[in-house]
Amino acid sequence: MARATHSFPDSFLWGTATSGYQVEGQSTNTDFWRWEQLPGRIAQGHKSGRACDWWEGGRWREDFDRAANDGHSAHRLSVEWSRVQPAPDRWDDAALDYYRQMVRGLRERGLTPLVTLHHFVNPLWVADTQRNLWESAEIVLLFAAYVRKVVGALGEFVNLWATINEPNVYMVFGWVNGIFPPGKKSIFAAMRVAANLLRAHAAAYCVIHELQPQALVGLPIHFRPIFPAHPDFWPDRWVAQTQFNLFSSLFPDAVRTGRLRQVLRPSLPIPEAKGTLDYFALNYYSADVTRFDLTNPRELFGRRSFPTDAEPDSSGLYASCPLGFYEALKWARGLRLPIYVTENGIGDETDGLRRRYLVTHLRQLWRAVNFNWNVRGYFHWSLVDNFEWERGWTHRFGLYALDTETQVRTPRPSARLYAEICKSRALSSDVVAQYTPELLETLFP
Ligand code: IFM
Repeated sequence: MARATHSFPDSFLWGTATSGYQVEGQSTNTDFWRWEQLPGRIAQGHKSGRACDWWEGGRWREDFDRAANDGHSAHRLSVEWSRVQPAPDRWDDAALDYYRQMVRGLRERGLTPLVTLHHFVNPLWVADTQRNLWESAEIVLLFAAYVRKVVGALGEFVNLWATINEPNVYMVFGWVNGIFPPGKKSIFAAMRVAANLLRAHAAAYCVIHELQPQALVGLPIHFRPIFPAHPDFWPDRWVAQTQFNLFSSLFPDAVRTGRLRQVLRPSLPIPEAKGTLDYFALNYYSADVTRFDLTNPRELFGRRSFPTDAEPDSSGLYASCPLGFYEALKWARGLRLPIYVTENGIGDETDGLRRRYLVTHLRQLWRAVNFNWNVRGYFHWSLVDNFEWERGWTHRFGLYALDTETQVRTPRPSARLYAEICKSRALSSDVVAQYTPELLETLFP
């Protein structure tokens, strides 16, 4: 077979994504650390512990070396609010300086940093009052002050920012199904939190642009296309649209219109949020099929499952559904903003599924780029296995396997596969033949 190549533009960013809590270790002054200590919260009682030892052991250096050697050109990381502002009246300049070293370290290795300012975790003082401060509008100015500090300190090296990671997941996990702290199950509290997340994002957007007019600011959305199980049956169509509107498109629509959709209430005007996105930050993992089910009010009377042709991971957290990725990109394109894929990946200890996941998803990404859609970068989740929240260490998302005892990293075949793609800025039939020969005919007919 003749060699065929799907090329990407030279300026396209190739990288991986991480978050502070999941890789740094010993994030003791946080609500999630306290949550981890409660029985039954984390699978098998796992603890984040030293995680990937980025903070105390400084192993971000060796991991950035890995990324650079593998030909990556970017990396997404997050700053932990609890380290920068351990108490309401105290800023930790040494912590800020350490983050500055990290982003400088990325630049020195030729990697473009994308920095997230909030990734699911709060300092204890934000979560430790009578009610979590995300339920109160007070959070907006507090978050803006923190953002000002971080952007002031890191701005010399960073101009790609993400304000709040997956506000849709954070709101649902923290306030609807209670999987994350504060562990509440109240749809009305969740709606208050959604409004405050949006206001805080808008305030952060203004602060960043005041300090850095040329910055690009995004709000990463965990985006799940939701298809009706029976497209001819209107209740299935209705429930699919409702779930989509209240999860995947809730925040992007609010930024577009300045109004936040509510459950059982008219939409809430938040005019300051209108237009506060410079790019769409797409986190895509899986798609869903949903059917109307009166017995499931918590999921808005729908019951979701994976599409029948999707390939689930070993525990059913996500499933490989590359066409869903294409649908997500197509939807995002409608926003008429540049797109960065800020997360995409699968937990797979043995790496068989991950290799297929990578090439089939990158093939869909290439289709989008080839149609001249404005997609500017791809950040694979993740570089090294890290602490997967309520799933603890049971879910391994890394291109590199991590031994948490010894901190030894071992490349999975996908690390080499991704390195070849990053270095050549292309997905070629040779690479597919080498790493996923079973897909060669399908991807390069
Ligand atoms: O690990 C998470 C990340 O923190 C947010 N997006 C999804 C990832 C995988 O579940």
